Amino acid sequence: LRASTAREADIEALLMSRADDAKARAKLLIVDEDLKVASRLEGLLSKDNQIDIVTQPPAALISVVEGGYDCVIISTGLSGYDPLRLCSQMRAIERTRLLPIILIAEHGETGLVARGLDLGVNDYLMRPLDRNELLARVRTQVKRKRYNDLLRRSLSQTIEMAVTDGLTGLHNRRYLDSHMSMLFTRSVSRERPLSVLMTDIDHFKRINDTYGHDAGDDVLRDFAGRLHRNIRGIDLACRYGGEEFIVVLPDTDAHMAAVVAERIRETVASTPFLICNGTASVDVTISIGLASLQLRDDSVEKLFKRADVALYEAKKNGRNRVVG
Ligand code: GH3
Ligand code: MG
Ligand code: MG
Ligand code: MG
Repeated sequence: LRASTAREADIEALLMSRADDAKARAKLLIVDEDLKVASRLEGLLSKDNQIDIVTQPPAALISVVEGGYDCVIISTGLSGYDPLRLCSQMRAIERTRLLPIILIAEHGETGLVARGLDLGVNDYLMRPLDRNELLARVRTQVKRKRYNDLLRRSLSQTIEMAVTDGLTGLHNRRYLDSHMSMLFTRSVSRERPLSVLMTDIDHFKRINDTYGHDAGDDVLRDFAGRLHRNIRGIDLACRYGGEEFIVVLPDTDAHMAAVVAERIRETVASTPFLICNGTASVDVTISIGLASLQLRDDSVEKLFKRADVALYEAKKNGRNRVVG
């Protein structure tokens, strides 16, 4: 636990410094009905930032969503339009949910500011504006946004790596194990079919022994690609172990699954695999054990067990075939 906390601190420090030396000018949007007032604000900010102005508050939402801004600065003095409406709209839309908002209020508008903060406004200033304070508050929000963006990107990369097989790019066993019970339960409760293909490369050891381990890796990568190209987006392909792959086919009965399995088998058997940087090629075949959800199945394990038995049959009966 201590090691992982230390690692998090490292990542945080790295992100902080990267967010900090993001020297790129910040892109700001000023929302103010009065072009003269907006231009004066622009004058205060334009040295460090790239600035757009919108004077039609209803149109601002579109600019905000499309514009790729680092911070939005909204004036409260909008006649006939509640500036906080734009704030709550921005908070309701996924793409602008975390975009910093700074409210520029008139002197004494404390009630409005308080409501704004409730709605998710990040910071505010009251007129008359102090240039240094304005710049500092904008800079703080931009820095915070960049830091959050980096953190989120690095987090999703970490998660992605944890559920991806490094060699083939397919999902790994951990991902399958964590998703399979959900897919299983959903199919059972909706009374929808579900099929699994347990796939194993035939005599894979010979490929390694004859051409070397790197050639074996080439075959695994190529096979993963062929597998991926022959299934739908909602199907789940995963490298389960060394040269064993599992494909989960939601909403697919045994008949359809057999068609898919046969197509995959054929795709492998019909075209030799290039190895050693394309200087050689090798014939590869696979065996597939197929199992489909049955009424009496009460666990994922039973379903997998049947696929495993079918795969064993396919091997025993001569390989390069689908059984199930
Ligand atoms: P069968 O037709 O019965 O499946 O025979 P096989 O040779 O494919 O089966 P076996 O399970 O005996 O051999 C699998 C081999 O896969 C053994 C192992 O060294 C190799 N292997 C496992 N993971 C990797 C990998 O990541 N890269 C390479 N190149 N080989 C691997
Ligand atoms: Mg084996
Ligand atoms: Mg094998
Ligand atoms: Mg095997």
